[in-house]
Amino acid sequence: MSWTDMAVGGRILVVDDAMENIQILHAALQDEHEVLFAMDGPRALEIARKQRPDLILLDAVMPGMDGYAVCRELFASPETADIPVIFVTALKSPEDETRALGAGAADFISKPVNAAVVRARVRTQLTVKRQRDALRALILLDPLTGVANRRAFDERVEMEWRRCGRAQLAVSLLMVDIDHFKLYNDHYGHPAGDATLVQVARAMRNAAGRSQDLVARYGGEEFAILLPQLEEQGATGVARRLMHELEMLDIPHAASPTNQRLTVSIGIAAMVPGEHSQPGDLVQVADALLYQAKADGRNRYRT
Ligand code: GH3
Ligand code: MG
Ligand code: MG
Ligand code: MG
Repeated sequence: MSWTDMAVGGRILVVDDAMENIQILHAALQDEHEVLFAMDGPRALEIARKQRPDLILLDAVMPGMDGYAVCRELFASPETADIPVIFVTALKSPEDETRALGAGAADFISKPVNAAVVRARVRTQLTVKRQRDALRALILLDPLTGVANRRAFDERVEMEWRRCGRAQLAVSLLMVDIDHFKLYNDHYGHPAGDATLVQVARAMRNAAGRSQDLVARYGGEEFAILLPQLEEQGATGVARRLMHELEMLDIPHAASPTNQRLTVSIGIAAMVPGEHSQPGDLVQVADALLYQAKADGRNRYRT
């Protein structure tokens, strides 16, 4: 697919405290797009996090939390920071426009809106977002499994470390390594090994389902699962769920001395970021515990 003929239709969140304005924008967009709506800031943030719209049309003036505050919150959170925002507002002084763009808005539309103009500007922002998403995927995703690559993991672990440090919340990390995977390749062949890596990655995504969780291919057949704002007990729950998912998948591994089924070993580290610790410490602790799980007989987790 080339960048110029990407489909235009997207999922758009319209935020406005007046139902009449929502109806006007809905009418302008509904033929080409899926339209969601919210009538206040907190609800808009909730929908943005849960439904991941491709674009947000945001009213500046709303009672309680205004559009600028919504914009700041969206950008502060990694789950929503990539969603472009177009301000739609009756305010139209250069100061208002500058303030909106300064808050991170991608564009600015004045009320009363013209339907054709709204459609055109929405289309432009969707195209830009798709181009950026395609680039990000190339840079940050592992092509085989579709999960984050090492580069994305390193970036994210730094960011969550700072974020959880400020809030004095725990960050947990699971290091997951497939048991006897060399024997698996030797027995079933490398292409079968690749297909199994894809299955294991999917099981990990199922096990770590919160939007802030990050599954990454750390290298070869070793994966990392970053769990921000989660204590050791919660992280252990994720490890258990992953082992259960793999049991359900029931992937044969006839050459495995462990139990003739594909299994993993897991090291679990949980730390509250402090002045004298770094993200590297988290990785080191999880790695050491993974090694321990291997030494203790594989197909288990260690904390
Ligand atoms: P252990 O239980 O101690 O982890 O044993 P192991 O055989 O899994 O460990 P080892 O590190 O010796 O071997 C890892 C194997 O993973 C070797 C390599 O061929 C395989 N591997 C790494 N990356 C890939 C990949 O992308 N595709 C396939 N099919 N195999 C891979
Ligand atoms: Mg308003
Ligand atoms: Mg291994
Ligand atoms: Mg390994």
